[in-house]
Amino acid sequence: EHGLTFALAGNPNSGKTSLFNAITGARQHVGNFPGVTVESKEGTVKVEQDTVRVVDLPGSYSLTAYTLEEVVARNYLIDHRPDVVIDVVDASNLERNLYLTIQLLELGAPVVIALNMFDAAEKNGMRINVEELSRLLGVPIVPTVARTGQGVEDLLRAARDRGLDKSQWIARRFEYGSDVEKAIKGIQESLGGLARSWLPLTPRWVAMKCLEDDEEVIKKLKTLGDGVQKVLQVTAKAQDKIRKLMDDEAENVIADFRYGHINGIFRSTVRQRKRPRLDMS
Ligand code: GDP
Ligand code: K
Ligand code: MG
Repeated sequence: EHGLTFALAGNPNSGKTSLFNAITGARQHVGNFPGVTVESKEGTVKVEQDTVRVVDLPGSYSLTAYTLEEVVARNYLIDHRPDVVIDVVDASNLERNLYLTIQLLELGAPVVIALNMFDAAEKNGMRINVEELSRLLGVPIVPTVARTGQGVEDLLRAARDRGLDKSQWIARRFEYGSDVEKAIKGIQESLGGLARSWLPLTPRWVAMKCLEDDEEVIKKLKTLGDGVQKVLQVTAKAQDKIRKLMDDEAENVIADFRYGHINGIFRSTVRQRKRPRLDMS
């Protein structure tokens, strides 16, 4: 008995609730996340000898602070650090769904991907090289069809194994080009000792959130007292510089780089048959 917790994260309509139901069956209860009217669902499942707690997070496209759902999902991950984050990805909308995946990896979450709607992707003529996708993202991937339960046993075993290797949360690093990297580095340096208040989040993550003008992070930063003014000044300057150099807001530039990384991964792992197969029934 290891007391593992899995959290399900994913875009709205990726099949998260279907997967949660397929995993937990009747062993679930519904409540709210503390202090907000966002529904939370929890359940348990037995994976061989382990009873695992499973938490269904609100659906979100991103881990920014734009919507309540995103904030709730992100705060849950940061505050509770579940042993495994099962990232429910809609395979038939792979490129868009990977935007959240990249952010989970940058946060440092131990991710296992449920490549859900695998049936729909195949029907649409998509051929996904799952092994290569797994290698490029550096995470285990299990194709699933939540509606029928296909792949769910394999997914649970993969998640259990990932949870048991007790790897700490380790932030993955994606590159954002020399101008943005310089900006991140500057903000990171200005954080100095303040960065300790954010553990296990990395100074790089906090610096990127400052650069992206993340309301929640800036709000928290302002409670930390000494040295914060300096960070805010360095951030504002860095944002100005990027606006001048790249003719866009830093958060957009960062988003574009993320889409670039994803597009590279997508193009080297997905083949699309020209015409979808027609059902002859
Ligand atoms: P959520 O918004 O992420 O919680 O998604 P839901 O679980 O509500 O699923 C959205 C829709 O997709 C529902 O109509 C499900 O029946 C359907 N669905 C879920 N998983 C699959 C799957 O693997 N394949 C197919 N074809 N449909 C699925
Ligand atoms: K839905
Ligand atoms: Mg749902």
